[in-house]
Amino acid sequence: MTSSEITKILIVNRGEIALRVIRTCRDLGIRTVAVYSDPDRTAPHVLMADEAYRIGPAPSSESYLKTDRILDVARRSGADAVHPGYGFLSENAGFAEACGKAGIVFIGPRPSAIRSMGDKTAARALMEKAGVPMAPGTTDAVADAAEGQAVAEDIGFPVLIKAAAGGGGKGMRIVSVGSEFAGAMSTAQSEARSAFGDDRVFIEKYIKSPRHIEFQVLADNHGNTIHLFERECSIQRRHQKVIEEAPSSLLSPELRATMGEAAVAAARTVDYTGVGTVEFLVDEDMNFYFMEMNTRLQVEHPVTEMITGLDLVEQQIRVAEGHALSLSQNDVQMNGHSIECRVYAEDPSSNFLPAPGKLARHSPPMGPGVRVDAGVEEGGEVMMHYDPMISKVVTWGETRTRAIARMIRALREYEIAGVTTTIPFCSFVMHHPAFVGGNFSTHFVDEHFSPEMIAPSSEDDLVRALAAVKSVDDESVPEANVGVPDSGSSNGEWKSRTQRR
Ligand code: MV4
Repeated sequence: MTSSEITKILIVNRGEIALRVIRTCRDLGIRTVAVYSDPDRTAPHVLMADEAYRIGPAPSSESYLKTDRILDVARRSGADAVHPGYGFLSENAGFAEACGKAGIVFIGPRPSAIRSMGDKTAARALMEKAGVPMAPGTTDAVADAAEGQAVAEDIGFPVLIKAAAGGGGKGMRIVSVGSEFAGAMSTAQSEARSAFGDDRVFIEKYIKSPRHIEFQVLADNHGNTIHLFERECSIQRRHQKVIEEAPSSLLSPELRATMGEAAVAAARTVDYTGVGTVEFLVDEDMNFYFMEMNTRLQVEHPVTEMITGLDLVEQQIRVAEGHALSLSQNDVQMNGHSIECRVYAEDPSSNFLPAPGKLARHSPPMGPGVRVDAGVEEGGEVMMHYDPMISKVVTWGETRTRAIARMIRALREYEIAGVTTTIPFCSFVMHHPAFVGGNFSTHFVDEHFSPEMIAPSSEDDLVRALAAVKSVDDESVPEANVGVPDSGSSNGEWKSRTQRR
């Protein structure tokens, strides 16, 4: 592949990731094009890009997922490449293919790599051939309940029934005894059918209290594939990651090297190019198993940037231009420790109920070792149409302890009014002995968290929030509402609650 310079990138996304991509484009002198839905007309990504085009009404199915309109904007604006961000069209092989046909560079892997990894049974078959460790199970979809149950008896219970078209936990069922197999399989199949239009399921041995550890890989079009170490992503709820860090405190240098090689082998098997993530589960005996590969830039990529000093979006663009990687595996060094807390407009005291609304105040933390990637500004709105993530607070420290201390400081400094946020929950995790001691699994939230554990807001917070809200002035706010724990309702009325921590 010959290299050809990219001069203008269409960013097919919104919120913090659109801003993230625009910033690197600016660093590199690349012009940027934004697309927006009606309610995003004045959103930060629209204001920051060099030009912006309307693509439709609020629902993503009629805007950020409309491939024909997006390709039309690419042509009209003269963009030579599209960056899909994460979510939306980022893992849509058909879209990647359509870009290629239109002569526009898709900043991501080849459609064939997206397809192979998108089908979890195809991925398992490929990984088996490549010798990447996997949980015992099937590499084909199971034909019927009788066959499935026989396989399950053979593997030994408990087993997990997973959707071939799945990922991220949808259509998954744990089965502990043979008598429950047929029922669980039929539930998993109908869930998979309605979620993905594909009811194929396969079986894996259920790994009991695993850690979720994923490796960042980076590959060019010249046969070079390296890894940029791992991210620990075990702190999640309902398959939604909340806190990530790099490196993982669980891995020895030896295991890190072994898993890194497995991740590189996984990527090579599908001729991967660009940045990608190979997810593993690590069990209590430190065995690791391939779970899936995400063929996109991930939300949590900043922790990798913080410990490697690399800009992953820049790396994506360089690879898309056809350049060979500028570093080899030995050039990649790990420095210090980084933690990311995702701040959502959700109420941790009401089962993380989404709490969309207007940000009456948004004053993110700053200072040494703190990076905040936010998608909304003060006065802006978190809309129910889209992901309720407000921002990502990322800290760096020479050690894990220092990174945690900085996160605690940053979370205290963060002022948000107008919507309820997960900041108090993040703060709870940062102080928890199991988290601090590195003794946790993917079950951390279920095992250690309940809503009462979040302290009510202090007088100080109340006064500060009230002052902030008053200065915003547009709507009068009943004093009694400020700082009062959310009763659960999230839609409709204007909210003005300060965070509790
Ligand atoms: C597993 C597992 C245990 N054993 N596979 C969840 C989402 C999807 N990526 C796969 N997932 C899991 N697969 C086997 N063989 C446990 C999970 C799982 C999980 C994995 C990572 C992070 C959080 C999780 C929460 C519940 C279940």
